[in-house]
Amino acid sequence: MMRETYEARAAKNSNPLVSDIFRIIAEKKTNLCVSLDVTTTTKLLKLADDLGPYVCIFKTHIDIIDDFSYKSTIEPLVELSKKHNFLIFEDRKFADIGSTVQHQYDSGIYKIVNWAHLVTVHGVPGSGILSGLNLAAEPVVQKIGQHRGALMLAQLSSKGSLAFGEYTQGCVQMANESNFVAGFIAQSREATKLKSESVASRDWLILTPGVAIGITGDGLGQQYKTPEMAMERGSDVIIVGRGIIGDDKEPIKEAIRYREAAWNAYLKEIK
Ligand code: UP6
Repeated sequence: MMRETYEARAAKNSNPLVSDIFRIIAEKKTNLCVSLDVTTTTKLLKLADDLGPYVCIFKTHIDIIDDFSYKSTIEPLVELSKKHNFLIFEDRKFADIGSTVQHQYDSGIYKIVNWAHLVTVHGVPGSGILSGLNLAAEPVVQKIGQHRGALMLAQLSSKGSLAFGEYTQGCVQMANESNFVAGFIAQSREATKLKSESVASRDWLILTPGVAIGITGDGLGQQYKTPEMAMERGSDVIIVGRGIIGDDKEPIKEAIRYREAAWNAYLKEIK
């Protein structure tokens, strides 16, 4: 598959958050997102500092941190994002009605909207979920001058997932009707093209989880493909967790290896 450079896409994209991401990818020459699935603040911050130079985005599951506090977990993470120029993506997988997700996004102990540039969203509840999140984001965008956006879960990497076919198409339709959507979590770009396309499709940002080298699954339904396979299917950014930060891994060495694999796969495909 031939593709345009990240620079060219940054210049043309009408969504400022997507442009920022493409620009960071091009500048740092990395289309790697590391999933920081750890349970302590110390581990989270050490990995963010050590791997910061090699990633464009860090993904978090902030609700698995045992010793979470806004001051000691989030504030240093935000400082590291400035130091290493990466964006933060909280993989919250919102899935409720608009009014509820609005509060889940801006309230509670996490106050996700204050610090996460990207969040994941299920299409199950219908388009109100995007309106609710957008309502929470507007005042923050105005106040701190940073962009916020959603990645819709168009497809999942796990075995037996119900997100395929018409469901995936429904997500893309919902995304088309909302300025809050930056792109998709998907296994292939092809799946995010509308079959009955009446309006020109946007240049969506595609992030692909379920990526690892030398292993096909985790015994709990996860299904892995290699960085090359993800890129060949039109992904923009690979998401890697245990392949890089797993117990038996040397995270810096692995981050360099995955970054190189995904970047070389991109270089092979550019026009
Ligand atoms: N994730 C998937 N598949 C999806 C969506 N999200 O694995 O379809 C997330 C998981 C986890 C990460 O929630 O945080 O990506 C994958 O981690 P791993 O590389 O260690 O399997």
